[in-house]
Amino acid sequence: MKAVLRMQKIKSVGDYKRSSAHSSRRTKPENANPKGFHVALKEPQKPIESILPEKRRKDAVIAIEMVLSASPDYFKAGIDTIKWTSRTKSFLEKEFGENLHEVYFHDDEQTPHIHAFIIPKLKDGRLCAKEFTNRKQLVKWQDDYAKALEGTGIQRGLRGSKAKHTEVTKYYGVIAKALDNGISLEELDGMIEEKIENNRLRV
Ligand SMILES: [Mn+2]
Repeated sequence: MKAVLRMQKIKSVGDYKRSSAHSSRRTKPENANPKGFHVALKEPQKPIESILPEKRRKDAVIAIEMVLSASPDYFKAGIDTIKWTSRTKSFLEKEFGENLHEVYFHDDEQTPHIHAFIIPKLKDGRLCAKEFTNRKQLVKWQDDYAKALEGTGIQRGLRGSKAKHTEVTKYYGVIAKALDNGISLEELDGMIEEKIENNRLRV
């Protein structure tokens, strides 16, 4: 299983808002399947403008958009999609804490993926994208992310190697319902783990 982590710098509030509107599906992108699944894993708590320091360089990087995914094969089993989503979200929360502004899961384009918007703010309130976007840091994140997924005990092939996409979409119903009922993805992941152990998973 190959972990994928890419990032892009955002330099203006306008660009940020456009990107956020696309990812949240407030505006419907043409390339997305309207019947596909997408869900907000973290909604923004405040408007972006109120988080950014008033004094900043004109060309300052105000946000980083990160796209996280895995090899397409990986997503053929629905259970693993929930696990992947939950582990990815935990990785982002651990790594970026309060700098993690909004997070969305998409399966209405090609391979399922997550968009995360991160504000590169230091503890003293200054923006410092350099500490977030240098090559060394990116490689470290990619390593850390792969590690975060490795430790999950996800076993491909055990189940779902022959799973059809329709089976995966059933799990999206479970994710949406759980989030609506205030169940976190981590809890859901734990519940699934337990059910698998007791060999009585029904979706
Ligand atoms: Mn997308």
